[in-house]
Amino acid sequence: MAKGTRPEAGWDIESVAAELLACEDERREREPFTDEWPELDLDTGYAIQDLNLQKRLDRGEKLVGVKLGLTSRAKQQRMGVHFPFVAWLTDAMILPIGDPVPQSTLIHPRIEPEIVFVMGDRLEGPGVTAAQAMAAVESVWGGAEVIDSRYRNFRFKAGDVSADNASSGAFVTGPVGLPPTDLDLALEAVLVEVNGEIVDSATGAAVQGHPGEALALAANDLARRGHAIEPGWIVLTGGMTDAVFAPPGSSVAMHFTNLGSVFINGG
Ligand code: OOG
Ligand code: MG
Repeated sequence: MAKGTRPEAGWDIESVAAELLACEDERREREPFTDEWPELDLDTGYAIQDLNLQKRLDRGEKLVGVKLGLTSRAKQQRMGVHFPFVAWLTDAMILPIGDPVPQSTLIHPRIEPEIVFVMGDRLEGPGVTAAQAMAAVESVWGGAEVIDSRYRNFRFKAGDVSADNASSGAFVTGPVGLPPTDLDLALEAVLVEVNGEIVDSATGAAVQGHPGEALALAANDLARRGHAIEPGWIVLTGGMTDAVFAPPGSSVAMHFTNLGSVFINGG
């Protein structure tokens, strides 16, 4: 066993949860727990995620929705985890439009473009289809997520990253919200611009074929965990492209076809 903080006692759900929140609060990165605890799988990771959601709520944060992770091939390939998963969003993660990357609270932030839903109706799995999921959406937005893994160099396995609330950091919702029937989300494109240069692009089809598929997946996955997607919730459907680094002094923009542009500077 590698030298860890608790080599004799080993890790369990409580101690991993506490260590991850401490890393977040202290801006401290660490090696993935699966190095020492290979049995830490996706569902154990979810139990840790849920424990830390409760701690976030106990300290006054409000649950505002969910995020999907690794819904596109670009993200899955980069991160070496080949299936999507779900994590929690609280109001503490909301980054007002125009604000810089919160460098003082994050470890090694990276930014990725996402299609964002605001829910009109409750959506409860199992068995939710993409069409049913889209019918429950009130509005569609362009957005950007500022991810920040607590693991050194974003090195993790599925259990590590689900435990780490899917590298949640902050997220911005763009300037334009449209009814979902106003646009074809599979064809909605985004250009990723860093310091004035276009470095990547994708369309909504990169996200599970259609972001509505990702929403259905979230509802069905949450049903396994005893939750539904609630009216008013925000749903981040997952990075359409690989994330870009956002160090101090950088400027990042995500330009969507119909959903406007989101600008974030590195602070
Ligand atoms: C995991 C979080 C993934 C997304 O949109 O795919 C995520 C990571 O890349 O560190 O937020
Ligand atoms: Mg994301």
